[in-house]
Amino acid sequence: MVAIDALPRHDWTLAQIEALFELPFTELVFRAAETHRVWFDPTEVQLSQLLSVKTGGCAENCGYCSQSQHFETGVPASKLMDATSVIAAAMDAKAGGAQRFCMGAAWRDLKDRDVPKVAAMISGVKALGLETCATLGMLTKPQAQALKDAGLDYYNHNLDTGPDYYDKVVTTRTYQDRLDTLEAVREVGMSTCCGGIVGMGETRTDRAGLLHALATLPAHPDSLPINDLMPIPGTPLGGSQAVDGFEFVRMIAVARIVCPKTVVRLSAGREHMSRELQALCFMAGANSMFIGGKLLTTSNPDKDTDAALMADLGMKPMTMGVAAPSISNHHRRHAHAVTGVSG
Ligand code: SAM
Ligand code: DTB
Ligand code: SF4
Repeated sequence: MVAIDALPRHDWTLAQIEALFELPFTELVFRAAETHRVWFDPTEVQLSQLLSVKTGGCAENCGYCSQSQHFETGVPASKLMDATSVIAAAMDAKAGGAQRFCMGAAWRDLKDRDVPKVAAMISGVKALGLETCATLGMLTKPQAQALKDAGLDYYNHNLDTGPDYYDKVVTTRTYQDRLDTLEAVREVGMSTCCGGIVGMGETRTDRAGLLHALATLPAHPDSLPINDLMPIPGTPLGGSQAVDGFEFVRMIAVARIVCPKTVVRLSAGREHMSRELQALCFMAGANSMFIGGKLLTTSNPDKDTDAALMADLGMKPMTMGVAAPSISNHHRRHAHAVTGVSG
């Protein structure tokens, strides 16, 4: 039996999620850590690596992004990489310990003419024995099917913030556009990676709104990235005030509680976080991160720094092939022991 509190639910109200944010910090983190242990081994962390396969020149006006053609950020537009170079980068990522390779393109939407090129990258990366992920903007259902057929395991498409704050961040698309692509991805049976960004001037209610949107989807995301804004000079959000570390941890903890079986990714922004703050995030239920010295256009902690962090925390790469986490007897017993509640 699984502790009732740790069962996935799709009927969260915004008020309930806001109430989680208001809990005393240590109480919130404890509850999140309990939930984490029901579904996962808390010493394991899933390791992904990013590559920007098509950089800059994007038609969208996302206020946080270095790659929008609407802002002067000094990131030049480049063409789609060829599959051979992408596969070579994936081999390096695998050698560096990555378990999943995520290919990102600065596109508003995928064009049919690019599908064969992207499919060649995906099948080549998959053949290396890596999990595959792509983030290419909006997709139609037939495109989602073509990517899945090529071997794509995950599609990343973030809702980014709460629905009420969305048009303060981007106006060239709607929240519903994002939801439609997520639906197409789900309908073809692909795993979803969907989360957002903290630090764009949003309120706690907006953060709760994002998690409410995610937790009330027909299926919770399989992977839920929480990015701490990497402020990009030249973008409308380039001068945003950094979010307090405890507030960031609260976001991770509430994500863990409302999407208990989801892999929660401590995503962009680790470079600016202390080791202790990152450890608190893992304590609060984060169990994935990007490795390699670079995200898409910004930097990430280098290999040695992360290897030392993992060693010092006694953490190890997540056991592969656990797309839908199963509960071990150890974890069941633990859930009983700590909560005394079963369902
Ligand atoms: N163009 C595609 C799209 O927007 O879906 C894929 C690439 S886009 C860069 C992927 C995600 O990266 C965004 O949804 C956003 O959550 C995150 N991101 C982009 N710029 C960021 C920044 N400066 N800081 C933190 N996260 C960022
Ligand atoms: C996600 O949520 N974060 C990643 C991945 N999905 C594609 C991207 C982070 C980008 C950070 C800014 C940059 O490097 O350009
Ligand atoms: Fe384009 Fe994606 Fe950047 Fe928005 S976040 S400007 S869609 S690359």
